[in-house]
Amino acid sequence: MSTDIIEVLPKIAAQDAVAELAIFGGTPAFDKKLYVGRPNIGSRERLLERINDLLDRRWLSNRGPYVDEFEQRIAEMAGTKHCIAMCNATVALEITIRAAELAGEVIVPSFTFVATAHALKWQEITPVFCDIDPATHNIDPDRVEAMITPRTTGIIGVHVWGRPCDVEALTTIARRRGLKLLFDAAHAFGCSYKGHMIGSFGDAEVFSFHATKFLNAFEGGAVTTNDDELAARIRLMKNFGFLGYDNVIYIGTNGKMSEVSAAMGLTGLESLEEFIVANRRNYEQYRRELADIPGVHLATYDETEKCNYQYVVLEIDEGVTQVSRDHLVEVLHAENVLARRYFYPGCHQMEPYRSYFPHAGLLLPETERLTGRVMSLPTGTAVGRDEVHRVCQIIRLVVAHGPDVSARLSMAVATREPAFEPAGILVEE
Ligand code: T4K
Repeated sequence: MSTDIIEVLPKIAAQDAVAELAIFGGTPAFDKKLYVGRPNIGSRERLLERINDLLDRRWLSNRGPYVDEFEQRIAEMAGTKHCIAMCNATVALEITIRAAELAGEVIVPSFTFVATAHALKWQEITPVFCDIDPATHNIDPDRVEAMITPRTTGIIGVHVWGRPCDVEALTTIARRRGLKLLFDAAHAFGCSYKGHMIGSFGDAEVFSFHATKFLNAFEGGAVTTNDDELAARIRLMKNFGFLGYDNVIYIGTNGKMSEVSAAMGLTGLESLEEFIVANRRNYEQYRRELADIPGVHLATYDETEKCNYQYVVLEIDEGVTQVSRDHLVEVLHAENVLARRYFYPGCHQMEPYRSYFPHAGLLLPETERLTGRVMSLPTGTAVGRDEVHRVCQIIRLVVAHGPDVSARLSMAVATREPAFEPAGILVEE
């Protein structure tokens, strides 16, 4: 065999492999869709037992025994005096913001799920978007101070991916400037900061127990705090403001967690170790298998802290991979790997914020950069070794042939060939 042929053969093989990607007409790597955010489910038997119990008791909502028990367990784990369980984290944030008497302007990151900003705007408070530290993806305390105006009443930090904010620096700023400090801890149940569990920082913290979260209650949320007065106000406000029968003392809403949600939450708590083991195994496998792919960077966790490893997050450096994050996500979707662009495009690029602050991006260079390169991969108890391996192989193949894949995809768009379904990024079913 001549040297020429030896050199050419692997190229032909590689081109074949690219041509066989599902986006170019090949068979998808997975028969069934592989999701980000597949719920972690604990023991069905224990859940069904609890559901039978609550049906027998005919106590379905309004602070039944399962909600009480769930609150106690969460408070114990967070190391706080109080936990108030809620129907979801968005309503929990709204109520906490109101109970803490935030008003005017509140400083938040734009790199978060839009619920953080909406919880403010829903009550006519202006979210002032602050840039992030690119190393942690969390609000950058060094930039917070510059965003404070006479109308600022608080700061909401978000522990993105369960990686804690710089709590110390934010606490110092909040104290010095007389601001309330809340944390959106939607991702951070089971995580710690400097050896203390998340939940106990700032004036209050808010967890999410949505189906996609590390611990789920179907839908659910909770506020944890050590502030007795704040806890009392939140507890009243989540129950229409009732102080006993017939006596309403605040404007309130319905933020109650149902018994069936608490039953799910309690059942999940019994399997937390199993969830962490699965998440950590997947995270470590992704880390190993993606480590040598140039331009693909995995967000890492601080092994000296407690982590839930719930998110496997990549940053794609297009200058190196020569294939964009969006093209990579399109390829993965075609293979039935429904990677997500969390958090794209950043709250400041979503309505109504985009219209209110059309130039916000000028103050958010790191957020803009990150939203263009970040993506989340499937993990959790529903995802196993073989699946992680195949996802990594697809990424490896795409990056190894970045320019070729990009050119083919760009051509498909330019010539309107139906090589892939662009809407596939957004529409999953
Ligand atoms: N703050 C932060 C920082 C947050 O990330 C969130 C929520 C909140 C506050 C508010 O918390 P909650 O009010 O929700 O308690 C999803 C979740 O709905 C949302 O809870 C989560 N963050 C956000 C990051 O992701 P979407 O609109 O992307 O959800 P969706 O329906 O596309 O589902 C995500 C993935 O999970 C899909 O790939 C499908 C899969 N999935 C989903 C559900 C519900 C399943 O496999 N099974 C399921 O039952 O927002």
